[in-house]
Amino acid sequence: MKRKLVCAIIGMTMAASLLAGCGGSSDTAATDETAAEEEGAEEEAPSGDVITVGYAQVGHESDWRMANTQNYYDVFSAENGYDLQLIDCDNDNAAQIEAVRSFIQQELDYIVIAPIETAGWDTVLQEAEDAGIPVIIADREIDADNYDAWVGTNTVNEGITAGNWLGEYLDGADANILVIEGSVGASATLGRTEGFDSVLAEHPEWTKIDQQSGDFTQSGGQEVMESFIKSYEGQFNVVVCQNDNEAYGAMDAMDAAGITYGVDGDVIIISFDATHDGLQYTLDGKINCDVECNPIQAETVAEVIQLMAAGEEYPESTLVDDEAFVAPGIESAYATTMTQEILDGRAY
Ligand code: GZL
Ligand code: ZN
Repeated sequence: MKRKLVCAIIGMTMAASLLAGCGGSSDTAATDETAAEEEGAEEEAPSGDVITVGYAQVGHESDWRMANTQNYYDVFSAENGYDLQLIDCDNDNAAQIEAVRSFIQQELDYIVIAPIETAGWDTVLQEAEDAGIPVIIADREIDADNYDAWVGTNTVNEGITAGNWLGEYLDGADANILVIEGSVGASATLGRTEGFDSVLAEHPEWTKIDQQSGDFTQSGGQEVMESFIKSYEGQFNVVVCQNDNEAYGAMDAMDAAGITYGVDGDVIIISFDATHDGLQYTLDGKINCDVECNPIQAETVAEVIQLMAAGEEYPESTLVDDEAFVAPGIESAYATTMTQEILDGRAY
C-alpha cells in the first residue's frame, strides 16, 4: 500500500509541474511563459517527461528471448518517452541480481525483471521497495511476492495443452516419452513440466522414460537428444522439447541418427514457443504440435507503468494469452491447424 501511495504522489507531483509549466497566471507571465516555452521547446523534455526503465532480461538463449528483447526496444523507445536500460544477464542469476541493484543505485523510475530463476529474489526486491521503486515481474514467475505487478504467461496451462493434445492424437496408443526440459529452476520449465505431468498421470499407457535440461538452447537440445539416442534408441516415440530452439537441436540429432519424426515419422515432436521457425517446421509437418508462449509483452508492461505514473489503479497481474498449433492434416480441439496464412500473419 505504501509504495502505491508513493507512486501516486510521484504521479500527481509530475502532473502538477507539467500543468504549471503550460499555463502562466497573468498575461505577462503568460507571455514570458510562451516565450520561454518556445525558446526551450527544442531542449530535452523536462526530466519529469522521460520515464526511466531498467529491464533485467534473462539473456539471449532463444529466438523467443530475442523477440521479447526487440519488443522492449520497440515499445520503450525515446520517441515514446522512455529511457530504457536493458541488461542481458546471460542466464546468470548473480548477474541478474546485480543488474537490479544497479537500477536501484541509479534511482530509475521503474524496474522490470524477467527472472532467470524463481528463487532468490526477496532481498533485492526489499531494497527496491525501500528505495520506493516499483518492480514489475515479466514473462516468468518468482517465489517472492514483494513486487508491484506481474505480466506473463501461464506455462502450467501450456504443459496441460501439450498433454491434452497428445492424448487426443494418440487416442489410447502407448507413449514412451523423452523430455528436453528448459533452464533449471525457471518457472517456464517448472510450469510446463507440472502441466504436462498432470496429464501424463491420467494415462497409464504413457511412460516418461527420461528428462534432462537443454537450457532452452539449440545446442542444449542437440546434446541432450544425442545422449537420449545413445541410451534409448528404438524405445521412444514422443519427444517433448520445452522450447523451439531445443526442438531444432533435437531434430538435428535425430537426422544424424537416421530417426524419422513429425507427422510422417516414427517420433512425435511437441515443442513450445511457436516462434516463426517453430511454426514453419509445424507447417512442414516436422513438429507435430507447437504450443505458443507469447513474447510480445512490452506493450502490456508499458500500460501498467503509465497507470502507475499517473497514480491510477493498475492490474497487479496480467496474463498474456497463447494458443497452440498443429501440423496440417491434424484436426484438434486443443490447437489450430497451421496454414501459410497463419505463418505469414505472425508478429514474431
Ligand atoms: C517462456 C520463456 C522461455 C521460452 C524460452 O515464458 O521464459 O524462455 O519458452 C525462453 O524460449 O528461453
Ligand atoms: Zn490414456
